Amino acid sequence: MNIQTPVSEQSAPQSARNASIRHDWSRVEIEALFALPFNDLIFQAQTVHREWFDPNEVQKSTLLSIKTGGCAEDCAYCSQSSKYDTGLSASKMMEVQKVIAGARRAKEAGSSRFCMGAGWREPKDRDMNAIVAMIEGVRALGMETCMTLGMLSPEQTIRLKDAGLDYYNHNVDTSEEFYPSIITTRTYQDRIDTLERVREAGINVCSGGILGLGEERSDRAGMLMTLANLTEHPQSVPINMLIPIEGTPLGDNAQIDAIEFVRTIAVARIMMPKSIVRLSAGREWMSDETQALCFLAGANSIFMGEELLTTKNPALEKDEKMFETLGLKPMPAHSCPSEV
Ligand code: SAM
Ligand code: DTB
Ligand code: SF4
Repeated sequence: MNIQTPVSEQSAPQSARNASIRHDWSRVEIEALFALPFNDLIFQAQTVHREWFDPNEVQKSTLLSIKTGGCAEDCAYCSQSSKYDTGLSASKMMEVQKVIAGARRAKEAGSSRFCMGAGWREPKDRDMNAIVAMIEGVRALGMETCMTLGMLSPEQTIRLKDAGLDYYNHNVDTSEEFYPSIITTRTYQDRIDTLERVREAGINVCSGGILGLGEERSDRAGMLMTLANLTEHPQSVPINMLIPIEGTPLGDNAQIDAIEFVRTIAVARIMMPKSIVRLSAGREWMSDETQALCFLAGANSIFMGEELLTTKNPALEKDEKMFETLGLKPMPAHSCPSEV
């Protein structure tokens, strides 16, 4: 294939391209990808990227915390866990109209997906009417809708689907082996069960993890193995860099090496060719050069807007300037090749 050819004009038949979608990755194979010389790894990732995506398009999502803090889980990285004194005060769920107003502002600023997050172990049934109204209201604006509310029951999953939810975010966060060092109040299998429920309901899955938790490279490989060996690859794969939060057990963690971060993005791109890979939390602490390397390695989504859930994200003008410098353009809504 001519790697200069825009994706729309490529001639490789769909069946040949689909043959590259695998669900049988072994840890040894993944670790071998991680160990490639950097230039070889990036070339391979960029080549795969161009098979499925316009290399100059980056999807823009906006996050809103619709219910902050007071969470019953003990995720060692999280500002919202009630187990740690992080100085964050818990708030009530936001009013529906305020959420929709936030989505409208995000759309005006150029975002195509609105992701609503709650500091919950799982939603309560009494909250579901408001959640449904938020999904319907945001959808009516023509944006992709995403929710991240913790574990879901089968009935709650169906209600989200019926409301028209496009994506559900639920991260595996790390490898199965390292997971119990980070979270003890739920199991890895609990996470996988919710992901399966979401997929079976016909909602697009958004699942990824965090780097810099104190994990080894083999855990990063293990996390990607879990994601790529799911029945279907998650349509979105967020890769977060740990934002150390004072008061949590990981508050003093050192930042992960930037090249190792880029390598992980590249391996994710190679293993899950049709998925949107999001350069997620941590951009506020990354240089433009590191972010450019992430895009070169196949990342094609970011969170835009000055706040994530409880932490900082780059200013809109700074991101606009970076897009201009790199010649990037926003990806239109619903253009992910694996979206259901
Ligand atoms: N409570 C729900 C859950 O855990 O699924 C939804 C919200 S939770 C904050 C969403 C994700 O944000 C987590 O799974 C984790 O990957 C990411 N996250 C939370 N705190 C973070 C931090 N300090 N640094 C980087 N990523 C973080
Ligand atoms: C994801 O993978 N990252 C987002 C989103 N999914 C919900 C959350 C990042 C949170 C960063 C820490 C904070 O702002 O509290
Ligand atoms: Fe709660 Fe989610 Fe934070 Fe874990 S990551 S403590 S489940 S809000």
